[in-house]
Amino acid sequence: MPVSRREFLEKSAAVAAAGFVPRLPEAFDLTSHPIGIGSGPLVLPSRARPCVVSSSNGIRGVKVAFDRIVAGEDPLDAVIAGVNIQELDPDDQSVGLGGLPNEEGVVQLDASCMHGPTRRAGSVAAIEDIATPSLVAKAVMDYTDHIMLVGAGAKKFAKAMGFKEQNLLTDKTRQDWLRWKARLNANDAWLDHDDDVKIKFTTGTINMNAVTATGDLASVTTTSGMAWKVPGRIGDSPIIGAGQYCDNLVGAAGSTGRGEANIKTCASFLIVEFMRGGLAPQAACLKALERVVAMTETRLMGPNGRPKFDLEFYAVAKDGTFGGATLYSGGKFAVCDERGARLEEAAFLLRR
Ligand code: SD4
Repeated sequence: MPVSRREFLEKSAAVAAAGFVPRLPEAFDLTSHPIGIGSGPLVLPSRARPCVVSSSNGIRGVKVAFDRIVAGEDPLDAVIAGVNIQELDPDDQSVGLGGLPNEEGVVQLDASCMHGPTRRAGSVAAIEDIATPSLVAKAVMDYTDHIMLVGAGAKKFAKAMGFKEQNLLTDKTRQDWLRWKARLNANDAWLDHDDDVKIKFTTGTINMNAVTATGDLASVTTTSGMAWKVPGRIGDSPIIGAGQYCDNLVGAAGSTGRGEANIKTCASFLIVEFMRGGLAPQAACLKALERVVAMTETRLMGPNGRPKFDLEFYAVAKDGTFGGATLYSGGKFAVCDERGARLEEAAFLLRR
């Protein structure tokens, strides 16, 4: 284990007392550095409109996170508290406890987070038996010199950090998995159920991004990934720059939907770069969706030349402006600002 925060602070104090003042990165005047690829105006407000934006299943969480940032809490702690609600909700079948399992009936979770003010990131992938991977991702960020832990190593780390191991497969998700398995192949030894219960997906992975009144940003994404995936499959959610990304000078963005399409475009990073170049959050999300379509392989294109999957992006800029966009029309996203928590229509690239 690396030094604890206390040990680190004690050491720093001793070094400072000896006459050497460490030049922490925080001491740099970043505003005087050339940044970004864009030529558009980058405004660095000293005050922003506090705002939290998330996928639509975060409608409860955005309020929790917003209340916390307004009370002065750290933006990453706030958004993680927001997504914890879905992670611990057994009825949300796409995240944490109760998330749909892989093809072998094992729940494997992915999550990542970024803390804008300190420019740090953490991530876990294919972690089993821990209901709150977002918090494990933050622990990787806080307590190790690494950014990403996967599989058995991630779980071992979580247990060492005091996270409780639990069975994440609920009775409902176990039965859904059995139904899926039984219908896979008519000639196998599993009999089909005569009930034709549709396996209902809830609203998906949860991504949440926040900006505080002082313009500090944070982002987190957490998921059980694609249902029935090949064991060990890792989606976009734990990939920094794909599932979420945050740059304290510009904004934060994240994604839900088909992870494989997102990974290839590093879309969360791309959205932040588009915002750095001067685009508003919604326009940046739409432009990233155009890139996704341009990068789609033929086998995933329908006969009409339109992708056979959906993908959703959410973004907030440092000044508190926000936006969301989906590949196909009809999507919504959650937001909470001084006007309260609500669902808003997402912009879209293609009419359904
Ligand atoms: C993944 N992006 O693992 C996730 C899945 C998702 O709504 O968002 N589902 O690819």
